[in-house]
Parts: sequence; structure tokens; C-alpha cells
Amino acid sequence: MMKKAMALHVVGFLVFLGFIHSQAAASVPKTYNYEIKIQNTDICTLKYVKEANFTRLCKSKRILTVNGEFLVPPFMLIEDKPSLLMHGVKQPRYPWSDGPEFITQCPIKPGGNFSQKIILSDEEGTLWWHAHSDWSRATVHGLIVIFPKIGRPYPFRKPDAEFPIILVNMKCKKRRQRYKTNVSLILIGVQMHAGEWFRQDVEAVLLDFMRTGGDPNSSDALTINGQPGDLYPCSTAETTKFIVEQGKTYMIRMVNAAMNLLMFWAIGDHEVTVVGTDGAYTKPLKSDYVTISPGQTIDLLFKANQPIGRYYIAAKPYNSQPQISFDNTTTTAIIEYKGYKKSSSHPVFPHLPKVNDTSASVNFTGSLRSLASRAHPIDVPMKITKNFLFTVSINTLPCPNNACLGPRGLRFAASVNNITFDSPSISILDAYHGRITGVYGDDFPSFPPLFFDFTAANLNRSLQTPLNATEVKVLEFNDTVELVFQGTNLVAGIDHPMHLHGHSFYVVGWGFGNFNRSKDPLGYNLVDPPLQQTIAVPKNGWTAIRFKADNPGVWLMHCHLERHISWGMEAVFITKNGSRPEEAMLPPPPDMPPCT
Ligand SMILES: *[C@@H]1O[C@H](CO)[C@@H](O)[C@H](O)[C@H]1NC(C)=O
Ligand SMILES: *[C@@H]1O[C@H](CO)[C@@H](O)[C@H](O)[C@H]1NC(C)=O
Ligand SMILES: *[C@@H]1O[C@H](CO)[C@@H](O)[C@H](O)[C@H]1NC(C)=O
Ligand SMILES: *[C@@H]1O[C@H](CO)[C@@H](O)[C@H](O)[C@H]1NC(C)=O
Ligand SMILES: *[C@@H]1O[C@H](CO)[C@@H](O)[C@H](O)[C@H]1NC(C)=O
Ligand SMILES: *[C@@H]1O[C@H](CO)[C@@H](O)[C@H](O)[C@H]1NC(C)=O
Ligand SMILES: *[C@@H]1O[C@H](CO)[C@@H](O)[C@H](O)[C@H]1NC(C)=O
Ligand SMILES: *[C@@H]1O[C@H](CO)[C@@H](O)[C@H](O)[C@H]1NC(C)=O
Ligand SMILES: *[C@@H]1O[C@H](CO)[C@@H](O)[C@H](O)[C@H]1NC(C)=O
Ligand SMILES: *[C@@H]1O[C@H](CO)[C@@H](O)[C@H](O)[C@H]1NC(C)=O
Ligand SMILES: *[C@@H]1O[C@H](CO)[C@@H](O)[C@H](O)[C@H]1NC(C)=O
Ligand SMILES: *[C@@H]1O[C@H](CO)[C@@H](O)[C@H](O)[C@H]1NC(C)=O
Ligand SMILES: [Cu+2]
Repeated sequence: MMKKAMALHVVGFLVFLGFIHSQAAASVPKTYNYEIKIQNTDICTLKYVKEANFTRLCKSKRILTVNGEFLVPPFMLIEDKPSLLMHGVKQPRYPWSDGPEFITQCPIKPGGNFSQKIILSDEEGTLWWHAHSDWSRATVHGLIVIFPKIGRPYPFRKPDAEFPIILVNMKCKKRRQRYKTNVSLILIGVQMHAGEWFRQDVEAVLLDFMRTGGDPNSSDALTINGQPGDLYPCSTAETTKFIVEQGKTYMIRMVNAAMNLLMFWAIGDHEVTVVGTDGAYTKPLKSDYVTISPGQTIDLLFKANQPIGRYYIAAKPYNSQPQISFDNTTTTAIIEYKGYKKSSSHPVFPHLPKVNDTSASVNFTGSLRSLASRAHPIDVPMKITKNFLFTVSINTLPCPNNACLGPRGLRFAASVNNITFDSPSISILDAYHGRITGVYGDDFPSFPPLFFDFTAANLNRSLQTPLNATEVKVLEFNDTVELVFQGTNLVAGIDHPMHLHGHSFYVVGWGFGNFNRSKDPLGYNLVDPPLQQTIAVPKNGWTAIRFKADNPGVWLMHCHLERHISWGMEAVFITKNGSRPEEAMLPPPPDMPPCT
């Protein structure tokens, strides 16, 4: 019997599902019940995860699905109660449902149940949820769309269409009906790369590279709304197609659900206007391509203002590290104008940046700005109480007989401030709440233990071996934190999409090379920095974020490249309770799975 827990992570909040996966009974399709409860709305959705047959790339196999579907209908929410007492925090005071295993909870015992609760505060736009244990998120994920409150407009002209018709399948209650939108035109959230390992078994890929110490196998395909598209075998008949009407404006809600790849994305002959990311609005940003990190969401508008015809949507990886092998295929979908007459010509293909075009990647990401309007103000911490510099590095660990498949027979690892995260066997939240000692230490360093030329070309290999430990960084309630992520060139420099649970943060600056504390802060954007939950730290560069620690609890921070999490690129913050009851963590739910 292999024990397995599944965590469902929602960007900004996290939902957890625990189940036990029995390998012995692998021939019987399995079903796991779970429930997601969304507080502050009348809407709740019951779903179950189960294995189902699935055919892609000329091959059928059994994969984990939600309700037997590979592409899950988005949850549509309108939050029309007042915001909770705290502004700008996520899953406020309630880390209990944030759930990465052994960080905020322990796996659920056979036959046990655990209800997940999402607490909304000020999020608006697109978020998503996904499995957060092993690599199950490859197939178990979906969008969450949060509309403006009733009577409150979008900060841009309302698009003509954006609703998926599959909305009718959802078990939602009456409040949804109050949102009056004509659903006859359908362009749904482009849920990118909803599956990549069609030929290989994704959990086997995980076990394999963790055992060998090498890189994981590349995925087999990338997808848009579950379909690889015309450039893959046995796929053309099912390529995702969107029908649009000339002259109308459409909203695309996009998430990069790929496991290990940042992506470039574009539509042939059409410019797009980005209006939001990670559940917060941005200033309109016109661009002919988009860069999106794993874990990130982007909302954009596009106007069907071209001649009647067919146009490709295409997406492919951005990868800055030539030494790694990766899936460099291109996934496509088709936008077809109403009135299009069948012809033999191919849809218009977009121009996408080169696969290693770092400047295209950072130009896009670095152009995002908060809306920072009266209706959507920002609140950037100006007086900083805690300054941190965290290096994010790829590392190596020794391997018996140098028989591993990492560099020079070693085993790959990854670290934050030279600590590769050692997962405890009871959850840090349980240990913190129950004052259990010996589970974690509170000595996570504020600065790298060693200062060297982090981004130099040939670093001394003796620097490559990290410490292995379970240390947390403790914050006082209301601490205002500036955290600079410093990429290093240890082993091999690469972009790291860093994600913090329980908070959104302002991205106030970034650059290439080493962060310089006397010079770089002078260039910070404190006027309209974007509010994000995942930010790609550029290869051999740095990124500065600011946030207020007003969400008491235990919060994971990690790189959103799955292989880097698997290698230990994680750290944990504990934010202590404040002085008043409403500044304290809420009590655990009665069905919290026990750790022993
Ligand atoms: C799934 O596919 C396998 C092999 O093709 C087949 O034996 C099985 O009956 C299928 N199961 C379902 C539920 O369709
Ligand atoms: C879990 O929930 C299911 C469905 O509601 C119920 O049948 C079962 O008894 C519950 N199990 C436990 C251990 O509470
Ligand atoms: C929605 O669209 C349909 C079909 O185009 C049209 O018949 C209907 O009147 C529209 N409803 C509203 C409320 O605009
Ligand atoms: C990984 O790729 C290798 C080479 O293509 C293949 O032999 C192996 O079976 C793959 N591993 C898994 C788990 O599919
Ligand atoms: C993908 O990578 C392979 C191996 O590096 C290379 O041969 C191929 O040309 C690449 N394909 C594209 C579309 O870049
Ligand atoms: C990108 O790859 C091409 C071809 O492999 C190479 O010539 C070029 O120098 C690379 N660009 C960067 C920025 O690494
Ligand atoms: C990125 O921006 C710089 C400065 O604006 C510009 O020189 C460069 O051409 C841009 N690169 C791409 C790929 O857009
Ligand atoms: C690398 O570091 C080790 C240990 O600090 C030192 O002995 C060695 O001289 C260094 N090598 C180089 C080339 O700097
Ligand atoms: C990380 O810590 C190990 C053990 O103390 C040390 O050997 C190594 O040089 C350190 N590396 C860095 C980059 O600080
Ligand atoms: C870290 O140390 C623990 C405890 O000694 C050990 O169980 C674990 O395997 C180590 N992890 C790595 C990646 O070496
Ligand atoms: C940091 O910037 C200051 C001001 O430009 C400069 O004098 C100093 O040399 C820089 N430090 C490093 C380590 O580059
Ligand atoms: C935290 O900040 C809020 C808003 O500024 C303030 O009302 C509250 O008293 C502060 N709490 C603590 C414990 O500092
Ligand atoms: Cu990373």
C-alpha cells in the first residue's frame, strides 16, 4: 500500500484533499470524494476525483480526473458580502485549509473526510485550484473566477462574452443567477496545459527522478483546454476551437498549469490587452505575446478586429537554461470568426519569441503595473520592519558510488538560503499550534550564510552542497517585509517562479546580476507595482517583493517549477498572532486530520 495525500491548492488560498491511493488495487478505477466550501458566498461545489480512461496522442490510459472530466468547469463566484476585516490577505487567519502536506496538515486517514474551506477577502479576477501533493496537479486542477461585486463595474469596458456555457453543469446556488450576462457567445478561460504526461505516468516520472537523482523526463505534450492541437499526432480532430464574432471583445482567463515550464503565448495577427493577474487588476497592457509562469493567472481582452478567417492561438515554453532537456513542443487552439467559409488555407500562426528569449520574458513580466486607481487602490508597505535576502539555487548532494543521474554522478537538490527543505513527519502548523517541539527550528536565516558573486560564471563547486534542515522564518503580526529573491548560478542558473501562500505581494523591483542594497532600491516602483502571488525571478537576477504580515498562520513559500519543489526549494513563514482576538489564527476545524 502506498500512502498518498492530495492537496488542492488555490492560488491565494489553498484547498486540500486527502485520500489514500492504493497501488495494489491499481486495476480498479478509484474515486476520492472531496468538498470545497467557499465562505462568503452561497456557492458550494461538490466534486470527486477519480481515475478515468483518456485518449491523447494516439494512446489511451487511465489518469486522475475531476468528475471524470479532464477539463473541469470553472467555479464562478460573485462575492457580494463586504470584504473581511483584513484587506489584501488571503485565507485570512485560516491556514488550516491551506494544506500542503506536512506544512499545514497531515494526510487523511483511509475513510476519513476533510472539508476544505476557502475564505475570500478582496480577490477579484481569476484564480485556480490544483492538487498539491506529488505531481497530481498535472491532471487535477481548475479555474476559479471571481466577478466584481453586484453593481460594481469592471475597471474596463465589459467584454461582450467570457462565460463558458458549461456553467449550467455546476451545482451552484441562486446567487449566481443575479449576474446578468448573455452566455450565447462562448470563449472560456483558456486553461493552458491541462495535462502533459500522456504517454508516461506522471507519478512514475516523479518516483523515477527522485530515485535516480537526475532531471525528470520531459512531458509528452502541452495543451490548451486539454487539447494539444494540430502540431501533435492524432490530435487535429479535437483541437480546441473558439468561435468569435467580428467586432466583439472577448475576455480570456488564462492559467499556466504546466508543471515545469514558463510559457510564451500569442494569437495570430491579434494584439491582446492584459487587465489582471493573480486575482488583481492591472493597468491595461497591450502586447502581441504573453509570458506566463506556472501558477500564475492572466486575464486579458482581445478584440476580434481582423478579417473573417481562422487564427491560431499558440503557446510554447520559455526556457533559459540550455543544459536541461525540456518539452519544446508548441500547443495550438483555433479562433474562428463567425461566417468563415471552409478553405484549405492554414490558420494564421502567431509570432512567438524564441524559446530562450529572456529579454522577451522579462519585458512582458516587468511591464505589469497595478491599476492603482481610486476604486482599486494599492497599499504598498513603505516602512519596512523586516529585510530579507533569500538566495534561490540549484544544488547537488552526494550520492553513493556517484551513481546518481545528476551532474558528475551527484543527486540534484535545490535550496533557499542554502537550506534544502526537509519535510517533517507531522505538520508544522500542528506543531506550532500544539507547541510540539522538535518538528522545526526557527532559525531560517534572513540573509545568505555566505556572500559571494552569486551570478558568476564559474562558481566553486564546494558551494553547491546545501544544508538539509526544517527551519522557519518567524514574523511578528503586522511586520512589513521586504524580501529580495536572489537567483544564483550554482550548478545552473534558471528562472524561478516564486510563490507565497496566504498573501499577495507587490513586486517592487527586479534586475539582472547581484542585488545591490545601496543602489537597487533607488529604482523601486512604489507607485503602481503589480500585486501578484507568483513572480518569476529572472535567470541570474533578483526580484524584490513587499508584503504585510497581517495573516497569522503558517505559510509555505516555494518555487512553482515542480521539480524544484521536489528538490527542496521551499521555505516556511510563521506569522504570530497580533494582540487582539481578530488578529489571531482561527481554531482548527473539528475534522482536521490528526497527525498521529
Ligand atoms: C478503460 O480502458 C481499458 C483498456 O482499454 C478497458 O479495459 C476498460 O474497460 C476501460 N474502462 C472504462 C471505464 O471505460
Ligand atoms: C465521510 O463522508 C462520507 C460521505 O459523506 C460518509 O459516508 C462517511 O461516513 C464519512 N466518513 C467519516 C470517517 O466520517
Ligand atoms: C442573448 O443572446 C441571444 C442569442 O443571441 C438573444 O436571443 C437574447 O436576446 C440575448 N439575451 C440578452 C439578455 O441579451
Ligand atoms: C523516461 O524516459 C525514458 C527514456 O525515454 C523511458 O525509458 C522511461 O520509461 C521514462 N520514464 C517513465 C516513468 O515513463
Ligand atoms: C526541440 O529540441 C530538439 C532537441 O533539442 C531539437 O532537435 C528540435 O529541433 C527542437 N524543436 C523545436 C521546435 O525547437
Ligand atoms: C538562444 O539559442 C540560440 C540557438 O541555440 C543561441 O544562438 C542564442 O545565443 C541563445 N540566446 C540566448 C539569449 O541565450
Ligand atoms: C525588451 O525591452 C528592451 C527595452 O525596452 C528592448 O530594447 C528589447 O528589444 C525588448 N526585447 C523584446 C524581445 O521585446
Ligand atoms: C574552492 O573552495 C574550497 C573550499 O573552500 C577551496 O579549498 C578551494 O581552493 C576553492 N577552489 C577554487 C578554485 O577557488
Ligand atoms: C552551504 O552550506 C554548506 C554546509 O555548511 C557549505 O558547505 C556550502 O558551502 C554552503 N553553500 C553556500 C552557497 O552557502
Ligand atoms: C535530510 O536529513 C534527514 C534527516 O537526517 C534525512 O532523513 C533526509 O533524507 C535528508 N534529505 C536529503 C535530501 O538529504
Ligand atoms: C553597489 O552600488 C554602489 C553605488 O552604485 C557602488 O558604489 C558599489 O560598488 C556597488 N556594489 C557592488 C558590490 O557592486
Ligand atoms: C496592525 O495594524 C493595524 C492597521 O494598521 C492596527 O490597527 C493594529 O493595531 C496593528 N496590530 C498590531 C498587533 O500591531
Ligand atoms: Cu525554481
